[in-house]
This record gives sequence, C-alpha cells and structure tokens, in this order.
Amino acid sequence: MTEVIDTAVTGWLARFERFDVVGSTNDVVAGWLREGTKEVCVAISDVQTSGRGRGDRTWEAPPGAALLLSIGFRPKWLDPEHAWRLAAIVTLTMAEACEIAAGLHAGRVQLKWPNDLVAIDSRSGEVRKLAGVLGETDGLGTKQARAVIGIGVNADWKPEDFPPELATSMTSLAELAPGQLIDREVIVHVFLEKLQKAVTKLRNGQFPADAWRARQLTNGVPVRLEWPDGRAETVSAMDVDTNSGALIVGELGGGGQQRTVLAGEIRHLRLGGIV
Ligand code: BT5
Repeated sequence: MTEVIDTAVTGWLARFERFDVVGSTNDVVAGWLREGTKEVCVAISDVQTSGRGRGDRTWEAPPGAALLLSIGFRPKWLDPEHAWRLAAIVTLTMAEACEIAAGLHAGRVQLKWPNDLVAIDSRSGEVRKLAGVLGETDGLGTKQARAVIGIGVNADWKPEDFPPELATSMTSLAELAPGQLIDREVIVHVFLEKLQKAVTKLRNGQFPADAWRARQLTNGVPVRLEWPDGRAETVSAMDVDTNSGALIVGELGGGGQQRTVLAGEIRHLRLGGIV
C-alpha cells in the first residue's frame, strides 16, 4: 500500500503499525494488548498467512486485494453487556468508509447480523459478502478487559480472480464499483477518521442505534439459524435489539412468540441459503 495516511487520522491512536505479512492481525493486536499497549491500537497487513474467520473457518485474501486490519480496545469503560457494540461500530463505520471510498450510494453496503458487510448483487438479487468481522474478547467486566475487532474487506479484488469456492457468495468493492479506482489508503483514512468519532461517542454512552438498525438486511426476511449442536431452523427475522445486540425472530408466517438470539449463541445465520 502506498502510504498517504497522515497523522491527522492516526494521531488519536496509541499505536498504528503496518506489516507486509503476519499470521493474523488479530493475533498481532492481542499480543500488543497482553504486553500493555494502550487503546486504541491498529495493525494492518497486506497479507495474512493464517487469516481466521469464526470457529475453525479461514479468511481468504490474496496480496493487494483486501484490506486486513485489527483494532484493539481496553473496554473497561464499557458495560460487558454492551461489548458487542465495539464490533457494531467498527462494522458500521467500515460500511460507510467503503461507500465513500468506492463512490457507492449510501446504503449500498448493508449489514448481515451479527457482523458481516454484504451487498445485493444487482444482476441476480443474491446477497454477497463484502467483508467479515472477527471479534475476540478477554477479561470483560474486569480492569483487564481486552477486545480485538478484526475486519477483512474485499477491496480491489476483480471478480474474475475470485476463488471458485467463494465466487457465488462473495463480492468486492471492485465488483460493486466497476471502473472506480479502489484505494485501500482512502478506505483506511475515512475509516479511522469516522472511527475516532464513533469511539468517543461510545465512551460517552452514545451508540448509533438507528444507523446500525437501518442497514440490517435481515429485518423482515426468513433466515436459517444454525446452532452449535448442528440443529438448524428457519425463522422470520423481525428486528435487532439495539440494547442487547440480539436478533429478534418469530415463526415463519407470523404468530407464535418472538424470541431473541444472541450472536454468541449461534454458529451461523444464512439468508436464502447463500451466505
Ligand atoms: C468472518 O468469519 O467473516 C470473519 C472474518 C474476519 C477476517 C479478518 S481479516 C483481519 C483479521 N485477522 C484475522 O485473522 N481475521 C480478521 P466467518 O463468518 O466465519 O466467515 C468465514 C467464511 O467466509 C469462510 O468459511 C468462507 O466461506 C468465507 N470467506 C472466506 N474468505 C472470504 C472472503 N474474502 N470474502 C467472502 N467470504 C469469505
């Protein structure tokens, strides 16, 4: 990446470092926090040799094609029940930064509960994953509370280069904005500028509930919930609870009781059986 990011957008960070290659940026930042680095700290890498998704899943990103970064927090100032809001503000801020950097209209990038950034394919109408978020926490509710939020964004990754196993479920900014120069530096610049404001607000107890809720693709559609024990069920996603971060679901076709599902409770949520 060419380095055009100036200290105006990194000055508020306790630490900001870029790497050519790491195992996983989440591990880099977790190591920093263990060693005592203050919040907020950010690591960016061009390549990850063991990029992770949730559970035992891997994250694919060829050199130059993706933005891979992790953000470290010491959220002793945040009620543990609201720790999910760290990933939520990172997700929302990145959605906005992607739209600005790629010249997309506001709302083109949506959120798939709990933390995926997705866009609807304009030809097929299918949901495609633009970015994934991996939140890892330790010691929440103590003075040693630590949280690492990692995000991988498919940036200047041409559709013809998508790996066959992901080609029907992923998208990239290059695909969403053909002909537009996709500069990862611009994304990072806009993202860090907006993140500073979002973190300051969150520290003051303000969460952008309406903006987070408005981007949820799940609202009002059938979803398939996959539980850790292998069970799966199709329900209707009604809404999100901006206090607990839970998905509110009901029986298909209405009727029956509404239930809430917390992010940590499910293994996977599928929309239309695709992502
Ligand atoms: C996620 O997991 O979506 C979280 C991904 C987080 C990646 C970032 S990169 C920086 C930081 N460092 C890390 O090591 N990780 C974080 P999950 O919901 O489990 O989705 C993983 C699944 O998405 C995989 O099993 C694939 O099916 C699919 N996948 C893998 N790479 C993809 C990509 N580039 N674009 C879209 N889908 C992908």
